[in-house]
Amino acid sequence: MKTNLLANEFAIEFDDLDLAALDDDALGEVRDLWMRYKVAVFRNQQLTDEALVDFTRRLGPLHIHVRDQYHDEQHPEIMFVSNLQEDGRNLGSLGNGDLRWHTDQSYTAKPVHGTMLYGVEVPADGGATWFCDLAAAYADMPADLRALVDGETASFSGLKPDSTQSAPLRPDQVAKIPPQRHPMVRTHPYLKYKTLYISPNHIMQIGERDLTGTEEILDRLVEWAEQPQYTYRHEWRVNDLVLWDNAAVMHRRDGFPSAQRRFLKRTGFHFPEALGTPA
Ligand SMILES: O=C(O)CCC(=O)C(=O)O
Ligand SMILES: [Fe+2]
Repeated sequence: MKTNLLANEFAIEFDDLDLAALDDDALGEVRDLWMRYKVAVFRNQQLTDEALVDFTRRLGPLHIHVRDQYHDEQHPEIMFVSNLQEDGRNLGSLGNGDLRWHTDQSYTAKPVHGTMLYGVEVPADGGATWFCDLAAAYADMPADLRALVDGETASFSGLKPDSTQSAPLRPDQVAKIPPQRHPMVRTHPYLKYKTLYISPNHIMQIGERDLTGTEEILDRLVEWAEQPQYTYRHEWRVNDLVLWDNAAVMHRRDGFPSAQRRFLKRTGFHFPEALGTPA
């Protein structure tokens, strides 16, 4: 297996794998390396929708995203992330704007463990996805910042206003995602290290603070965590598949020109039921 580390001890690239043809041993090796380095970049994938869903399912119970208007019709486990339009309607979620730091589905009781994005069409300019190693940022965190998050909880909402052009959720979708509280420092369920758990695009309340007080703390945490030594910026190539661990990583996206095409297929998977939710 040919691999390269992309950012110190964070993010690993696989050059010569076909994810549709991994035997169980190779899958185990890939999974271990992914969890250790938290973000895995697989180049040159030629995956049918079935192969994408099958690979995702081998890693954990499949996630179905609440924004069902962006599901692939044949495969509801695949959601489109795209600025493309078809017959006047958005084909995918998240438009072409900047997207703030977040961890996926942190606004649900059982957030996804892994998310995958598969690059079908990518723009020439912008549209990079940034990843931040929250475990490394937490390990080095100064005491005054740690004091703000140790033993603290936050309320996460899928309805926090953001800068993307996704359609508002329908009332039946809103009903599926009441706000959730999670600890801001958790133990990784498999590797047992402690890590910060934040999602600035979703956190509405830290402790009992109001939104202003909450945003002040989020700004301080982000300023610390987004230092270059904790981040990796992924510039997309066609046929990249990127997989990240939402238990240890937050991510964000740079905007890109609306006239350029970007089309990604997205899947996600949960922790096995027996593990419960990280705490
Ligand atoms: O468009 C991107 O690069 C990131 C989208 C994203 O945050 C997601 O699909 O979870
Ligand atoms: Fe995301």
